[in-house]
Amino acid sequence: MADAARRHAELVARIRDANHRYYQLDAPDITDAEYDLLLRELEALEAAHPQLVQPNSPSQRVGDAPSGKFAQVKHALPMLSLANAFSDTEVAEFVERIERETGDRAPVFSVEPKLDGLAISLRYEHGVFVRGATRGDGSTGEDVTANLRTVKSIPMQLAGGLFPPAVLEVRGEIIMPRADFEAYNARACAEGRKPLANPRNGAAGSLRQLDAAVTAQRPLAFYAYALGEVQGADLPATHSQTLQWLRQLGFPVSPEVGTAAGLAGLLAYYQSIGERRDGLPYDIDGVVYKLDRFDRQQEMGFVSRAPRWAIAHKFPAEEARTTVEAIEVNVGRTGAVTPWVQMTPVQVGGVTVSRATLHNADQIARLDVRVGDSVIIRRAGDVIPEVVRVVESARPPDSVPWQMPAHCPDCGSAIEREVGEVVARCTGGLFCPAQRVQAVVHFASRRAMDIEGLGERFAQDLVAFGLIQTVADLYRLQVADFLEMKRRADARDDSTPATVKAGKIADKWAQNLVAAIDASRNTTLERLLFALGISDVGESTAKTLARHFGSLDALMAADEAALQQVPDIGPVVAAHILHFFAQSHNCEVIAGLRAHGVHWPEGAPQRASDGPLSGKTVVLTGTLESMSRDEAGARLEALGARVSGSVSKKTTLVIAGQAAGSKLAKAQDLGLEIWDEAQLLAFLAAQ
Ligand code: 5U1
Repeated sequence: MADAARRHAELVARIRDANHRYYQLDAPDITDAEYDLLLRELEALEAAHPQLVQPNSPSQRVGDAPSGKFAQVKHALPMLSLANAFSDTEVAEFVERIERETGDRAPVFSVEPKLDGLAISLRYEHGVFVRGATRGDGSTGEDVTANLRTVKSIPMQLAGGLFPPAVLEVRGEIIMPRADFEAYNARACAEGRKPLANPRNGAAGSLRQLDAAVTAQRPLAFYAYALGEVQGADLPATHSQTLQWLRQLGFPVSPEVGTAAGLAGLLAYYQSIGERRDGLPYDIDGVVYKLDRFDRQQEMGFVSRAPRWAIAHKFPAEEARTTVEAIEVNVGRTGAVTPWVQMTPVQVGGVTVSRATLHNADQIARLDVRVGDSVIIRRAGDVIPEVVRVVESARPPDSVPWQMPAHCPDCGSAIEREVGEVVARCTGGLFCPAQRVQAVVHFASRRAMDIEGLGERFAQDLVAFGLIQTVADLYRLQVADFLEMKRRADARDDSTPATVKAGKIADKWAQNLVAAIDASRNTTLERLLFALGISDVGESTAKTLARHFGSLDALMAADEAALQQVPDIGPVVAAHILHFFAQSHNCEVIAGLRAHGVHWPEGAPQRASDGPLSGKTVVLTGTLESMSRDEAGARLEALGARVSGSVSKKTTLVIAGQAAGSKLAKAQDLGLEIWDEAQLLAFLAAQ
């Protein structure tokens, strides 16, 4: 018992400190998963020793007391938290409990994504927004009304009807959409300001600004998911109907919400959202299941912190804590030098990782990551993990700040950083093997020349053993060259993949590679332009250039004025294109490709067509409910439009779906024509 009491005191202190750091300092030092574990241990200990429970134990409270920066608001009804399930078994137990206690053998649930933001409560009196507050400790939050007034998706007045409820409290999540978070950070980096650590911190930090003008600059959005106090309204009988009603009143509700029956329905929803997670416009950390019928919810009731009729089914943790063992740099195909950290291997989101990117030297300086530091890393989907922050309290006393090396680790050339540039570059050009390797990897990649099987490992060996100097040399390679490469690689490090070792298998592997290279000879102009790796010419610009000029020779002959005629090509990209074709070695590579039989159809320039949208540049932003953005883009292109990824003065029309952020704001600033999804559908239907 003495041990239990000691451990209980330790856990309470640790969780209180974590709450303080998370809710008030916006600087957590443990991951969400570590926090969940501590809380679970505390709850288990209190279940085994009920005499240890105190009213102020973190197990009895939702978050932390208000910080004192803002006026306090007592919530009319407490803002609850959700119990968590980390496995299918825990969800099964939740469903069984509900079936047993309500007698309903096939209960229906409202199913929703669990947005990773900041919970707030909005109060409307007679249809007018009067106050907004954070959750705080669940019973008292902070008055952030002025800041919430700057969030465009929060209605200031309820829609629908002459007789709004006397009181309506709507609860939901303030988030920063991912695309807006990235755009914000790109701008912050370019302007030398501190970037936001992640969208959740961005949302929380933005909302708790003392100056509402600062919040107004931040791209925040709101999604509703529950009610608080209601007076003077007849409520529907279920939660899902309530969400529908909230939509009619003008509140954004995630398009991903739905209903599902029984355990199988819940798990299918979990899987389906998990698969679509990376494509959603916002970060989520799980899904929420809520018993749909309000009368059944009442039967189930509450425990101290959370309703017994709802549960959050969490995705595996995406953040983890580990130690930096070394900081290295990587040289990309344009010479950009990117630092990365070698870490003690750690499990994140079900995968073991030992490397994380640091983007650039500014980022490393801002985070002040040092060898020996404890760091929190985050992995989202298939993206390379990144360092989110350093746990400064755990820094070794003898650590020293990291510095960018003066010379390229691959070729020894000087590493330089031009004034005003964020990126440091190796000055070795194609003399640098790292740049040559990356140029080959990019050239062979699926969306460029699509040479299956030619990844980084073989590109490195081809360059290292002098079998190729440029990408044009790939087309000279024969089966014997690949077998020779394999033999030398085996002799060097004995690490060629096992499938490639035996004689016959090696022959087949080499034949396949030669066949893949051969197949890539037959390509398109847009693929070739993308594959050449001209700075700032991504897939979409390559496509625009191919259409506009029709042939490679016409593009190569274009001067700056002709290039700037192309929609979306400004002086910087035009200069990159001119510079690329002005270099004789690039022209030699192109001549080499042609000489080796690489060919593509060339046609007349497509600068105008007869479609109703010809000559118009359209930007799609936000999430469309009825189709993907790619599909909408293809349909608009079929009608003659040029679909662009960025809003500028040259944009004719912006189509804004759900949760559209900075692009929509820019379009509004520029006074451009903006359509919602309904207008788009009406237009497409009329064609
Ligand atoms: N989608 C969703 N997130 N979320 C969070 N629903 C939801 N419900 C919550 C919380 C805290 O609480 C309910 C119990 C009202």
